[in-house]
Amino acid sequence: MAKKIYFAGSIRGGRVDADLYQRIISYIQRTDIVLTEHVGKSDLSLMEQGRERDARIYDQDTAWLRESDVLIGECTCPSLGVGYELAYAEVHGIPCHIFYDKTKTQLSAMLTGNPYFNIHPYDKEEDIYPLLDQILDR
Ligand code: 6IA
Repeated sequence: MAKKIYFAGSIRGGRVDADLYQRIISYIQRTDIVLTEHVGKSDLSLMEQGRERDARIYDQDTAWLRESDVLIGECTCPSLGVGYELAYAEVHGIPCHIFYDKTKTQLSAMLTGNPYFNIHPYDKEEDIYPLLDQILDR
């Protein structure tokens, strides 16, 4: 059965890796469901649009997190929202896989220091896809 994947990637934290997010999302979608496919879209509005609208985003995203089978996060570009989502997923017992390009960044010790998280530092993008195959039981 197709798994429900919560893909987490930076939005207001910076969109430098948006194209990479889109490629990862498309790869997952070959067999599984990505609840958060908007994270890879290049035309996202980053502007704050008031607390009410952000409250709807928060309610929707946390509902998706609770129903997801796995969280897959690309964490090369630091994002407060992604950090929050990881902690939220941990509290709800959702398995979490964190990818980051180790040639570009060092991950927060609050993630690498927590044995709950499955951490996948990579050198080049091609390394990500075989690991995704394993995570998705392909
Ligand atoms: O702090 P950040 O904005 O970088 O947080 C990014 C994370 O929070 C992502 O993994 C998303 O799941 C979530 N997130 C942040 N902003 C939004 C959002 N904004 N919509 C959905 N999830 C979000 C509005 C864009 C919308 C018009 C498509």
